[in-house]
Amino acid sequence: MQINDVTTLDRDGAIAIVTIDSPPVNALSATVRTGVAEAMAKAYADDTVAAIVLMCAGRTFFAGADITELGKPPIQPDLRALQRIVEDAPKPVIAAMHGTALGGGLELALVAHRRIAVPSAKCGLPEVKLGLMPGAGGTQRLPRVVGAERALEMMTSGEPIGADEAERIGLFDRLAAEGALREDAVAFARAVAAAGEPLEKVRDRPLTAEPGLFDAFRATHARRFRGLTAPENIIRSVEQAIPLSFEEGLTNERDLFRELLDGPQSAALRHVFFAERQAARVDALPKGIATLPVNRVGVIGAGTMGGGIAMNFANVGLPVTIVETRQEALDRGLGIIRRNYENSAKKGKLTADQVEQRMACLTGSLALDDLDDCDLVIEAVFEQMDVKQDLFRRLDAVAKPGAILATNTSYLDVDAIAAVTGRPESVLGLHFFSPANVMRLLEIVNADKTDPAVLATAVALARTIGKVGVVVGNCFGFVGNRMLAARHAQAEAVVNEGAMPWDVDRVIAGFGFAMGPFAMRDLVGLDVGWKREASTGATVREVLNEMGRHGQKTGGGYYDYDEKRTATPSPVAERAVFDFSAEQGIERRAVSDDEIRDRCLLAMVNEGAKILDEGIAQRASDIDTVWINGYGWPPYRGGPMFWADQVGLPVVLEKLNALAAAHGDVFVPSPLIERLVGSGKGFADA
Ligand code: T1G
Repeated sequence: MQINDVTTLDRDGAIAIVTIDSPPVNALSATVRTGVAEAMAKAYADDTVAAIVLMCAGRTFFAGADITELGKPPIQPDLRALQRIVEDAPKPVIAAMHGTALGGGLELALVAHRRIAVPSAKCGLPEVKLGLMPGAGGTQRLPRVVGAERALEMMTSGEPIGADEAERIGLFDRLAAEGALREDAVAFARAVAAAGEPLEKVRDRPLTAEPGLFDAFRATHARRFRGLTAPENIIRSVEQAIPLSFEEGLTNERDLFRELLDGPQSAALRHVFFAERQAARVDALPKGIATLPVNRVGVIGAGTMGGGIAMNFANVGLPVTIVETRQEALDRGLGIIRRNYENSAKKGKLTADQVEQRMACLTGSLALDDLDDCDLVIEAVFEQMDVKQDLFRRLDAVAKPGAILATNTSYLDVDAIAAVTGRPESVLGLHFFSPANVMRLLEIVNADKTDPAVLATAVALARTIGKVGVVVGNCFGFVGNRMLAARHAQAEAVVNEGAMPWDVDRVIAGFGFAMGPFAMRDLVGLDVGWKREASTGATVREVLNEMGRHGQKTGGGYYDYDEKRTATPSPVAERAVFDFSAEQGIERRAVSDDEIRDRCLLAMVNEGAKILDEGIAQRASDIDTVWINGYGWPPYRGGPMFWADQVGLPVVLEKLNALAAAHGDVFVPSPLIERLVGSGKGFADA
């Protein structure tokens, strides 16, 4: 029987089966909730029904509340009302799970009387990743099932657990055979009905916690929770419920949830959730455009970048040929890859077999000709235009017709590289971020002549290798590095004018970045891209390089490092800063933290607006996605453009005008910002 568009109610003997089919993930939208409520009412009223199975069709059990509905006035029955309907059922309700039972989906399963799942199922409460907390009893029921400590770990990490683990800790009552969920759930329901046991409710179990658990938990995870508001509310929701009744605990949970839902961090993290998924939508591509087959990949260069890039494809079982110019470089590169995999195996992330399977995908070679059967070749050689152009000329002669030729350049002109080949339509940029086997961002540079099918293939491939692919236009530094250059220029300027590198790092790290720009430079190496023969002492960075201070690797750069690489502000660097200002004739002055933050971040926002206005980025949220996944912008601040909207573009415009008057044209507001302010809009509407 069809209850509504997404809900069916059918029978298997005395067992009623309520099935939801609401693609893509059976989110608990108003239509879904209404369907379940109506189906349950019919099943309750039917005396021939002994028990009810609640399950979903498609790829997963309910994957949570419908995130698009959050923050809007709830349409009844809201999730808690639906839970009461299920929890107070006059007959057993069995939740039958597959896919990922997440958030409100798991919270709904927790009010069922029994839970069964296939072995491949996962479950969890990932609300914290949205800046939220479980808002439908999860903080009250989960601890009653798995204990307070395990519940806190699950809710503050947001990470799902597998069905075996869920059964072991009592979250699932039993496992169904893979592919036989419906049959096994019906059989389980029959057995539960036949047993005629009282309908035990999770809410009736005691909620207890070891003395000192909550403060110990806070202390243990303080670093991970730094800057975040949701974890503390999750901990409080459990801690404060210990002396309360279940209903009082539920009310307290709702208040703590509402606090987060109304807060800036949840708005930012929900923005990020959808922004990352929207980035894969390329307006310039015709709908349903066919992609090209990629069954064999070539990577040129086995260094840090080339090795990391190659791992991405080996990870998904694609054969990769890695070409180097010298055997020892090739051996070293393959050795580092093996060590990376073996380290993952030591951490339990890979089995020994998987290590060998991945290594078996990798073939080393010293001959470019060995790339003649590759569908895609990616170069990761020295970042110099003539080197890359020469390579592409040779590659053009070797690669098979139709092969995609990609450059991993981080800021060079992709059109100029494509132009030296006879196949510019097959050339584009695939800008990976170091370490390329770890960083999620992939800037896909759509060059002037890149064929749409080639672009579509790159976008699909990004998803295949688990990257967040963002299509960007061809300009110096594309999106991320172009804005990074704007920030670096201001960071150096405020140091020349009166701040110290550690002041800038304190402000940027205090904003939520893992580390500031100068500490980052010390980590990467001040001498990256620096040549002694061309050095003229034109910046403090050059002066430090000329002194042999290349950062952590030489024990000192802007900071001095002890044997454990603990950083302390360097008196040598401080002296170099003072001397540099004096040589430049700059009268040093006090530079406030607010000025440091505004100059560094608003220079980025203004550059981002120009990038948007030039069409180098498709949408403002793509720029946010780039900075969150490639440059460590704190996700709970939504990205530079989202943050500017939260500050308010009128305020941003006013600050930019003031900064332009004091510090030059780099702060002259992008015309896009002026247009948006004039029309009362934000970057989200651009
Ligand atoms: N609501 C609305 N849309 C959702 C959604 C959700 N919960 N989850 C996914 N989508 C959309 C997504 O935008 C995309 O749309 C499509 O589904 C496929 O997603 C009260 C308040 C389930 C593991 O946080 O983790 O419950 O781009 O590309 O890689 O306590 O989606 O195709 O148009 O990610 O296979 C808690 C979030 C909500 C789960 C599948 N639940 N989703 O991954 O596909 S808050 C979550 C995921 C809550 C309660 C609280 C993943 C996935 P489009 P996808 P995937």
